[in-house]
Amino acid sequence: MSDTIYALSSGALPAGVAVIRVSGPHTSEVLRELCACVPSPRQAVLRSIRNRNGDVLDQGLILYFKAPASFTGEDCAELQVHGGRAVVNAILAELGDIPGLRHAEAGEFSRRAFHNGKLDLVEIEGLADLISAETEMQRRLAQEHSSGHLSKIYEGWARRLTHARAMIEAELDFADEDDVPGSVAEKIWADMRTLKGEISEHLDGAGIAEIIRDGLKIVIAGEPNAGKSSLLNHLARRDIAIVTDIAGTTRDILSVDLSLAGFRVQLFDTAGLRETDDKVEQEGIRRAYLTIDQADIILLLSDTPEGFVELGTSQPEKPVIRVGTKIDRSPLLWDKASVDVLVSTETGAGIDRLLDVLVDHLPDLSGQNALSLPTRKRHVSCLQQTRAAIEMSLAQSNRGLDIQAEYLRQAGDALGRITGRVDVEDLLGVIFSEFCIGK
Ligand SMILES: Nc1nc2c(ncn2[C@@H]2O[C@H](COP(=O)(O)OP(=O)(O)O)[C@@H](O)[C@H]2O)c(=O)[nH]1
Ligand SMILES: [Mg+2]
Repeated sequence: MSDTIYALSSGALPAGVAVIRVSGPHTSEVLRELCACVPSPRQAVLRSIRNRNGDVLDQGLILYFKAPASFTGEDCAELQVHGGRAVVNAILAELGDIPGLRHAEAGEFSRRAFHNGKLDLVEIEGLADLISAETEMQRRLAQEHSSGHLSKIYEGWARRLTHARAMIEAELDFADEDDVPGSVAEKIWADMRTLKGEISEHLDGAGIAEIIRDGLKIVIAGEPNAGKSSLLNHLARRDIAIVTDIAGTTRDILSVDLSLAGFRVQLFDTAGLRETDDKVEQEGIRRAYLTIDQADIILLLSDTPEGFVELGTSQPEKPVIRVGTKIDRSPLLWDKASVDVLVSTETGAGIDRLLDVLVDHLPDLSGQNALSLPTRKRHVSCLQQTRAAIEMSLAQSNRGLDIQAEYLRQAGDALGRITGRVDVEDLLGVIFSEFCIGK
């Protein structure tokens, strides 16, 4: 940590402006060397940036942040310069020549922020998600995490666990004395039961968080020539899949990412489901069934009311939306057919209605203005361990208070691992590797 690190923190070049970040003990020397001044902390100044020969490399806004009031908690600087490749390369090369300075590794600025207690792990992960967020819901979820709202909930729970243990210890130590009210423990256990319920409720939200982060998987399935590939192309507004009137055209699984009501949606096109002797097509159909198995929603297409393929009952709970296609051809055909939506990719009829039906299947977040949900398997696993330890503690009342307190300690440890309060070193590599250099 005694190194001073630097990196380009802004995006691809060329750009209007590029931001070069410096963090570490040599920051003020760097500024003196390059800009001949150390500005007052948190005040932007316009300066020429020169190399050691005194040649001007560029002019830009210089910002200085004095430790600990910076993103990393160390002395930091930001050089906001012109975003030309040669400009940025020249400045980075000059920085690299200063003794004690080296280029930052991926995620190193954030890692320092964590080590200096500026951010906890949930906030760091939220920051990584915020940077990669592509849909509105992903942004909202990541914002919630990176801003510390979720951490506050976990800290509140950790405090309750510690409090419970403290009360139990007190009861153990002073059991003989009259002035320790015997009802302390009962209040504590009631609170632990409530806490267990709160954790369970919180865990229920993990499915929604997964949909927000990874997207809702929607598969288009049905008989050959039903118009599946045409629908994918229409929804993607691009010619992604090959469309012909030859049954069995699609063999590989194709997919596009769409944003639907702020959610990420992965739409899959599949081979038409039928009996066939064609080896390649058979493999396509096998893959189609695999994709159907992994989907959250199935769009089952047919261009005739009798043509809907039986999907079997392998996953009875999965929503299947029956879509009648090509209604521009013979609308009367569908008079009494039991379908959810009728569409034509030729005329665009029914597509809005289809999208409405899909939106109805997205998680309803209207009542929730804060998305405090566990987003990662890591969180879910720690929360499950926490809940299990609390459960054990509650169930062991006949084995004595000290055993019960020990389970609560384990619960607190499991919870602490989420934010990084305990034994997290092995996790750090995984988490910080998600970052790009310069963050
Ligand atoms: N008239 C009409 N023809 C369509 C429509 N959608 C698809 N088709 C035609 O139906 C044939 C099969 O379409 P395709 O999308 O390849 O079906 P897939 O085998 O289910 O993927 C092609 O000739 C398409 O042009 C539609 O809405 N109206
Ligand atoms: Mg097709």
